[in-house]
Amino acid sequence: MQRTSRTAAAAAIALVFLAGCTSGLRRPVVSAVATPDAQGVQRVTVHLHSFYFEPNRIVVHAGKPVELELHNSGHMIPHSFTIAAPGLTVNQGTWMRAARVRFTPTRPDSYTFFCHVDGHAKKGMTGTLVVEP
Ligand SMILES: [Cu+2]
Repeated sequence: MQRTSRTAAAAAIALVFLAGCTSGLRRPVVSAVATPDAQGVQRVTVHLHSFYFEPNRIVVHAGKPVELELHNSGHMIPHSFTIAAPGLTVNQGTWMRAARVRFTPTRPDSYTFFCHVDGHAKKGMTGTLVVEP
């Protein structure tokens, strides 16, 4: 009897967590084109959901600093914004709050960004950074 109610409670908790998580595998492309501010910094705000980025396509120009303001919208779930490509490495984690990361891409190309936490990238937590000349 007690075992059954414990199982039911565990199932209910699992449902609550699952309800807050959305697969990012079939999400539409949401694009953000950075415009440099007065200091020439290309600022973009990125929301890290479970399990997708919004926007999931970021367009910037090479040779100017990019500053991303990362907001973790996942409840109790850590996320990261990671790029691991030759010539461009970015890795910034967030846990329950916002974080800022700054980098300057030098080579025009398309770079995949992803969340390196657990299997989040496989659940669709990926995006594309387009670096234009
Ligand atoms: Cu994640």
